[in-house]
Amino acid sequence: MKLIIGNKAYSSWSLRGWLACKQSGLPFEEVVVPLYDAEWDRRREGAEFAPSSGKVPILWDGEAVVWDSLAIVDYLADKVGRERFWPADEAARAMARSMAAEMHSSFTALRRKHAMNIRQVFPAKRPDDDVLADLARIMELWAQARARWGGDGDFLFGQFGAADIMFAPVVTRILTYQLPVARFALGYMDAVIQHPWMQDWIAGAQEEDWVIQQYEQPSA
Ligand SMILES: N[C@@H](CCC(=O)N[C@@H](CS)C(=O)NCC(=O)O)C(=O)O
Repeated sequence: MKLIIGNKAYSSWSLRGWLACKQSGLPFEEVVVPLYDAEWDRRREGAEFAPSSGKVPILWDGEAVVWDSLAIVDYLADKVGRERFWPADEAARAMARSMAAEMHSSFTALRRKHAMNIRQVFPAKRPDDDVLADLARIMELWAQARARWGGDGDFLFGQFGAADIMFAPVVTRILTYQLPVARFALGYMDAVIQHPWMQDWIAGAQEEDWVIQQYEQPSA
C-alpha cells in the first residue's frame, strides 16, 4: 500500500489516514508532499491525485484507491478485520462510529479557527463562542465514551481505535492553542500524545523544513 499525505506539521486529515494505516498493522509506503508549495497545483493534477481531486490523504492499494480519512479507516477495517478499529460490543461500536462520523462532518469552528500546527504552542486566549460550543460537545462525547466504555484502557473505548484516530488532531489543536478542556480530558489527551505512533508523527513534523506562514499565526 502507498499512502500519500501532506505536511505532518499541518495536515490533520493526513494524520488520521496515517494512523489508520498504522492501526491496520499492514506495511505501507508513506509519501509526504508539501501542501500549497510552488509545485502544488501541478502535482495535484497528476494521476495519483486525480481520485481525490488533489486532496490528501490518498491510499493506493494495487488497483484500489481510497481517499478521505474515514473511508480509509473503513477500507482498512474491511481488509484486516473490524475489531482492530472498532469496539466489539454493538452499543459501543454504534457510539464509536457515530463519534467518528460526527468528527468527520462537524466542529467546523474549531477546525477553521484553530488549524493544526503540531510544532507550535500559542499563548492561551479566550476562544470564540462557536469554538467553545464545539469544545463543549467534544467534552460531552469524550466523557460519555470514557465513562461507559473506557474500562481500564486509556482511550475513548479502552484500546486505541478508530474513534481516537479521528479525534487525534483535536487533541493536538487543544494543546497547540491551549484551549480550555475538562479536567478528565487531560489524561486522555496525554495518552493520545504519548502513543508511540503519535510520537513518531510529531518527530516527523519536527524534521520538516516546510513552513506555511498562514498556519503559523495563532488564529489562522
Ligand atoms: N474529507 C477529507 C479532507 C481532506 C482534506 O481536505 N485534506 C487537505 C489537507 S489536511 C487537503 O488536501 N487540502 C488541499 C486542497 O484542498 O487543495 C478527508 O477526510 O480526508
